[in-house]
Amino acid sequence: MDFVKLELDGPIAVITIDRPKALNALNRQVLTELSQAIAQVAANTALRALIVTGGGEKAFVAGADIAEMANFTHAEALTFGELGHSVLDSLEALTIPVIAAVNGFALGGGSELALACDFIYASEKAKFGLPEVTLAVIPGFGGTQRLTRLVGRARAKEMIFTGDMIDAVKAKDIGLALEVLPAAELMAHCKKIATTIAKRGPLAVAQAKHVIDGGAALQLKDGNSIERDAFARLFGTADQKEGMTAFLGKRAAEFKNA
Ligand code: DAK
Repeated sequence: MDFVKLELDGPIAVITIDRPKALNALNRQVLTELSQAIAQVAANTALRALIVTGGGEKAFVAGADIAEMANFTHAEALTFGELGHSVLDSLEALTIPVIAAVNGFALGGGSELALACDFIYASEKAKFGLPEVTLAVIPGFGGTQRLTRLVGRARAKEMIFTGDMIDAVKAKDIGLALEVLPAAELMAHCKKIATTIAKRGPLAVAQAKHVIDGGAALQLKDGNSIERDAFARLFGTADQKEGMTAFLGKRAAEFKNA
């Protein structure tokens, strides 16, 4: 892979979009490589969390590749949109938690990539924006939907209608980023959170993610119903017995993902 790096650090995987000369812009090759990296993560049952970040000093991802899109026909725009959606859907569908480490510009497709992660930590240098209207298009990789669900309609409309960037502090203020870290501490913070998650019961974490995401589109009673089923199912796992036995025996649990 030329532009996407996948590194493993014990149970934690790190995907880096690494095309710094174009501020990590997403062209078809980058999206295809990202899709391959996500498939490798999905197939590796030893992994417990994934961190997504950008290569170089300036950008997380500065958007879809404007040079590649400039002369798209309607049909090519549709195909490109389908590619972007399918890659971000596959990222969102990973059973392990996915953390976005936003280390610089996260614009257009870059914000959309971060939004497909479970949550976002931002460096002080991060800038978020959906500037598509400045190019006379709209977000095409799920930004109108995922941003709206996360920060609410009015905030999403303000960002998408103006196309203006917001800094990391404002992103935290509106609930887009969870925390703002000094640039040098961003990855360490993300790894610390990923390491904490990696110690927990992996089937339980996966079920929690499944139920939170699955319930978001449901009525409260239906969401509670899938939670109840998932809760009960976990009592059929060896890890649940281990977790509760270890607690009662005053020792650390050793989970087996089973
Ligand atoms: N695409 C291609 N190249 C990009 C790029 C991008 N999004 N962003 C930056 N670059 C390139 C620049 O062209 C420049 O290349 P060279 O001139 O050196 O060859 C290099 O990266 C460094 O950028 P700058 O020289 O501009 O660096 P500055 O520090 O001066 O400025 C910046 C940084 C982030 C403010 C600026 O680069 C910028 O405004 N970039 C564009 C940001 C942007 O508008 N992003 C949103 C892209 S639109 C759809 C599907 C998807 C989408 C829409 C529709 N359909 C299916 C219909 C999604 C759209 C987007 O994401």
